[in-house]
Amino acid sequence: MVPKDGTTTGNAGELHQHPVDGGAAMTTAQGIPIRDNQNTLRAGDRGPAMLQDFAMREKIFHFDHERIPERVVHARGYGAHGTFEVTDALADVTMAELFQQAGTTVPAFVRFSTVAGSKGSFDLARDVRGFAVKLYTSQGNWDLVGNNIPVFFIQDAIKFPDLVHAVKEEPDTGFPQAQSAHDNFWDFVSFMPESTHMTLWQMSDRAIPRSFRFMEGFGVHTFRFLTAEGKSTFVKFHWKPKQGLQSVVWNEAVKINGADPDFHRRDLNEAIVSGDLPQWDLAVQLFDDEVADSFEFDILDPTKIIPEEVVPLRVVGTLTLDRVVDNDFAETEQVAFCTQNVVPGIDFTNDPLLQGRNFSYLDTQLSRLGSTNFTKLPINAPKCPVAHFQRDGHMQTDVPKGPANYEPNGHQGADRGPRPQQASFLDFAAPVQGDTRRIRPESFADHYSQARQFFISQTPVEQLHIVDAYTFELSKVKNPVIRERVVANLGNVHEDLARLVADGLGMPLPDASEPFAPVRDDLAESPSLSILRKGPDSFAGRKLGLLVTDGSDADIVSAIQDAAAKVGATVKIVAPVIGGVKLSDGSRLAADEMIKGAPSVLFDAVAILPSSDGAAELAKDPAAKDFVNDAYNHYKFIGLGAEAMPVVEAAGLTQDDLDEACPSLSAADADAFFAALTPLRKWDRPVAR
Ligand code: HDD
Repeated sequence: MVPKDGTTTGNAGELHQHPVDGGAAMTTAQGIPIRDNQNTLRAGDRGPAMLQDFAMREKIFHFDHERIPERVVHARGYGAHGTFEVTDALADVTMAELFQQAGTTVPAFVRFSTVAGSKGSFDLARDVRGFAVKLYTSQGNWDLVGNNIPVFFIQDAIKFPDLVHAVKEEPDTGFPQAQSAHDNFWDFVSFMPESTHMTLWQMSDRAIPRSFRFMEGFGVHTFRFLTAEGKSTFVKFHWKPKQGLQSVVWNEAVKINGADPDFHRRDLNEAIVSGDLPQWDLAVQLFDDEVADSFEFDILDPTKIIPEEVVPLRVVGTLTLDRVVDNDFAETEQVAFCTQNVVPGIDFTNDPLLQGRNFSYLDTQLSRLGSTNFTKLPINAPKCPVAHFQRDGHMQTDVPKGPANYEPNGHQGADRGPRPQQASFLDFAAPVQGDTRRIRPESFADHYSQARQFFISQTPVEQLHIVDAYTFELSKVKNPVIRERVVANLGNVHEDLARLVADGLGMPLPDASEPFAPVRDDLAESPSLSILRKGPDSFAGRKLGLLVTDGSDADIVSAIQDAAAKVGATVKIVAPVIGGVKLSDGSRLAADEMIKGAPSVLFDAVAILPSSDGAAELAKDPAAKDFVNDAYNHYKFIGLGAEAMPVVEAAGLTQDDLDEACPSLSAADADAFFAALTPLRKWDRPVAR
């Protein structure tokens, strides 16, 4: 209501606002201070909204356009900032400034992801994990856009759209979300024997990691290092987690996705915020043409590895993730990784997958970020000087000065602008010959030998998990012909694998398919391919779920908390109610979770420490019974307090089931208990698969 003299008397709506004091003055995007963010300008108290309310229109206009297209693959991801430090200079093989001196540090940004699921999908899908690293070097951004699996499904980028169409939701039904367990994926794979090696990795526990912190990363392709003189050395990049490797079991993954769909992102966030900073060593495999020619496979073929036992890893640096993002959209969603981003001293090889990627990543940014000026976004901007004559375009934020926007030019002084310099990016002078042809070279024809090598390099437990994963995935395939084609391909990998999967599916074992090249059965086992052989050397960085009730023994609880702090583990208190419990000494213990919201799948090990009254109550609670049962069936260590037996029995377990992996707990045992948790699982527990 505006009186005749033009002064405002306030809005009627203000009467219905809760006053909230403090904070900066709120404005529109044009900087105009506003006095009401709750009520649209109306004509009359109950009248229509007025078009002239620019603040309302601007607010809704902006909201309507908040979303950008999610990534066509790797849509679900989580990022963090970090620092990369060179620990061993590589000046002998590369001119990259970054690698000239041990001790050099550069800022880093890392985004981990799943591949198939949409942005809002769950974290523990069985899937490949993206491991994309941006290093902001003094010579520009180097993006190493890798995965947690060192090989890829296809040998040529031209097949990528087909692969991705096949694995994503089926186009007619729009499901399944975030999983490869459906007809289209296995149909495609069954016709692409080159995918077999990667599906072995994908069906292994590598595809259900416990945490981003406990995964390896791989650059996959063979790259080149180059000296200033143009001398080339082949290089493969590996990220090795200092935390050790760890995965979950499939039944656990399925339940985690329901209990905490954000399991992986929460884990990374909590670790960094609590100061338990995850670290990876960067290791390189370096080799020359002669070594490359000695391999039975082609180093340009991204479906092959070079076993670490054949070309050893040289650790050259350490990546530490030390800062969570301030804003998920501005940083993690807008970060634009491009495989083409390499710095002087690093160059590509003719790997046909890499060559195609070098087109795709730049191209996709235009679709996602909407402008060729995406490099100006803070997360993408290099942290070194940038000087070129690229001009204008949508959302240009630079204001270039002077007359020159072309080169060469005859302008003088500051007006002249930048010039290319000799000591800059060097392209490898590759001798090229041959006819232009669409062919797949003979050197790319062996699709099974390394798949077999991967399988025989696993521990028996891991082999069974691979069998179970193929069996599960193919059980979701409706067309039996597809199952048969896949199992026929597996026949070339390993007789046991094909037979066990066929048995699991209840189908006759088909003859092995005709391989394009003879399958080698003489490749040596490569122990470094197993996860279980690379487990942690303590319970550090892991989480214990401590189930307590009113009356739980205060001494044991504090002994466990102290022992956990000593090894660098976290204890989460799980109680019947979130309000916490009153311990035996009368003190209050705050709860992190209530039992109905914290199934044991969220923890690496559990301890059950009820009072005797508390145990009687828990024994009636389905959530408590599941807590014990799942921990047991997932091979986890279960610490038992003196009064815990009724809960364990209610879960259907007997004293006989409680092996040494379920030690009884007293305050004096706490340190020994954590030492006993180091292997993480009790794999020889007699649990039916
Ligand atoms: Fe890719 C994203 C990893 C093959 C095309 N890819 C993307 C991401 C990772 C990888 C980690 C997510 C980056 C982020 O967090 O933003 N991709 C790989 C690896 C491959 C691979 C390790 C094989 C060795 N990719 C590949 C091929 C093509 C693409 C062959 C196309 C020909 N990838 C893309 C893409 C994405 C992408 C469409 C989606 C979003 C983006 O790039 O920025 O361009």
